[in-house]
Amino acid sequence: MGPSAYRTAGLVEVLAELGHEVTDLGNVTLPHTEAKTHPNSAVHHLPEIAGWTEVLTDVAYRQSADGMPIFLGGDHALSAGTVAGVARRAAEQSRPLFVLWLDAHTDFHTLETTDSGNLHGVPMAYLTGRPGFADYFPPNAHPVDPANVCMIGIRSVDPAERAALADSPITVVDMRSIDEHGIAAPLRQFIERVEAANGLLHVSLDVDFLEPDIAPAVGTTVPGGATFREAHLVMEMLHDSGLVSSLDLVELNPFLDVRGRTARLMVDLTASLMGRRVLDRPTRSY
Ligand code: 6HN
Ligand code: MN
Ligand code: MN
Ligand code: MN
Repeated sequence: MGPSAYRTAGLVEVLAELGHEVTDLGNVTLPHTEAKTHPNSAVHHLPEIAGWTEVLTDVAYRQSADGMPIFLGGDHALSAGTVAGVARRAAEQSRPLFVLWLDAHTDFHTLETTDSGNLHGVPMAYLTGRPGFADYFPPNAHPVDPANVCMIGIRSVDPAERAALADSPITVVDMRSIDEHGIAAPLRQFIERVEAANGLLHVSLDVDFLEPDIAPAVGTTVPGGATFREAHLVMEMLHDSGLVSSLDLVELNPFLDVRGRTARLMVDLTASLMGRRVLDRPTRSY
């Protein structure tokens, strides 16, 4: 229901008003699944998620040929496919892919370590080539260099994820760090790295990045998230960078929404990323 809620909230119209040519390619369907089970009996919906990953990798690869694809979810498992697809595109262009993960969670479980068995908790592990996916997910032909991943908004990390992150070069900007240093400084640093490397930049925006008071429509709310202005600032800075090449909008559950306010906020954040601004002149930076 997520994509429908974004359409109802006017995503296409808002982007068109900003002067973009927008094509709604409709919903992706899942043609086939192969029966699969994992020794970790908590893991569920494995055939479906493996199937979606395969289909979405292909869709994302094709739709990143020109223009900027925006992938509407659906939960964060979707990114296992969309990021793999843009990674294939980046490899073909001999450019490094950078990923900005805006989330309360790191989604860094393997199929072995997940306790919930909810596969929206594993895409980052799959994408960065952590072990144990080969027999269950499509082969990951173009793993993302974990040094090129930046996670911002983090405030819920399971013990196994925490241990794996200790040995990983992923940049993790948790809420504590944002409280101390602000959200602009780490983002600016990451953007500068993408620019210096002539990289492609994929942004994955999980609804639970946001403070639940302003974005209740997600099943995994965690208090203490990004404020309205922090989130818009991230999007505005990303727009000014001119570097974003693809975007996921994930984890929206319209059944949990309050009069569509979360869907509308996600649309407005996308508008900020796509050029909506307060004034038609550069913001002065000090
Ligand atoms: N997300 N770490 C928890 C789990 O069940 O593995 C939460 C995952 C949340 C997933 O943010 O898309
Ligand atoms: Mn989910
Ligand atoms: Mn997530
Ligand atoms: Mn999350």
